[in-house]
Amino acid sequence: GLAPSAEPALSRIGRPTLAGPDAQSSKYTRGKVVVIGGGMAGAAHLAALGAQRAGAGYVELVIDGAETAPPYAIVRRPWSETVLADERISAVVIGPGLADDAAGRERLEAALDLARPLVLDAGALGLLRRLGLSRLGGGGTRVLTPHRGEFERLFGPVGDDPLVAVRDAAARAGAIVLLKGATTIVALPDGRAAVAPIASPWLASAGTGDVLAGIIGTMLAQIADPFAAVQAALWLHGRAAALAGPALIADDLPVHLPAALGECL
Ligand code: NPW
Ligand code: AMP
Ligand code: MG
Repeated sequence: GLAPSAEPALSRIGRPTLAGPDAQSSKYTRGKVVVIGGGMAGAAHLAALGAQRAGAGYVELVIDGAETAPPYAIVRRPWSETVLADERISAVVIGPGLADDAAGRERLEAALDLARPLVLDAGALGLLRRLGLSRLGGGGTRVLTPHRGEFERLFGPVGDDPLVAVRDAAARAGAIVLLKGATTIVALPDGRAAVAPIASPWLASAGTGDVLAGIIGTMLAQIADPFAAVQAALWLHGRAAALAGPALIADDLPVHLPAALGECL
């Protein structure tokens, strides 16, 4: 007869169904997402725009030099401990443009102490390597979003079966791990995994990963199931890229996200 497979499910990510705001919504119920960066403010800005255009009601951008110039709809602050004191925070994204230094470490440690969904990208992944994977425990949902280089520094070689490598990494980290690339794979500690649809190769462009981190933050803020949230974010990112077309730059993705989102409502 047919033996049940021991392998946990692997799904291909399809278009999600999402709930938009309603008459009872406020900017806070739509999700307050805090993006924590550092001195390379462009990267954190891209993440904040991704979070906004994925539908968050309130996005706060924490960068060095926060006092300079537009965009106006993003609340900008320099780092201080009080940034994370707001009860209304629904998710935090940390790492885009964050330096691997003492200031970065202080921000990451504070974010890891917060019992809220947390996305770790870019600089936060380098810092995490030094803190140790065990530091991820105890809080809320944690989502790691390395590209191959960041993954290998944190977990070792991907080897010839990326799915095995990502599942193993998620189990070791006790976190959701998303390996970005031409084929992006996401895995949970329990072995469930999903593969993104083939994405536009034009995504191979600086800053597109930063936008993805922001979108994931918003989906985690709005969707209770973190696996569903991450998959929705990957679909939106890929769809926005398809809508943006050839020679896209990262700034184009937030512009096309509303149309991508509109296909999911
Ligand atoms: P190598 O060459 O292999 O030794 P990035 P980044 C490796 C911010 N940004 N497969 C490669 O090392 C980000 O948020 C700012 C294998 C590479 O040198 C970060 O905070 C922007 N290896 C910061 O800049 C827009 C790979 O990893 C090393 C690999 C650094 O990000 C752009 C470092 O990693 C950017 O997002 C792969 N696929 N990819 C802004 N507007 O301000 C990379 N490596 O990711 O190359 O360094 O993108 O500069
Ligand atoms: P990052 O390296 O952090 O800037 O993230 C790059 C983003 O672009 C990720 O979402 C990758 O999955 C995506 N990406 C990079 N290269 C390709 C490619 N060749 N085809 C499709 N997507 C890609
Ligand atoms: Mg990146």
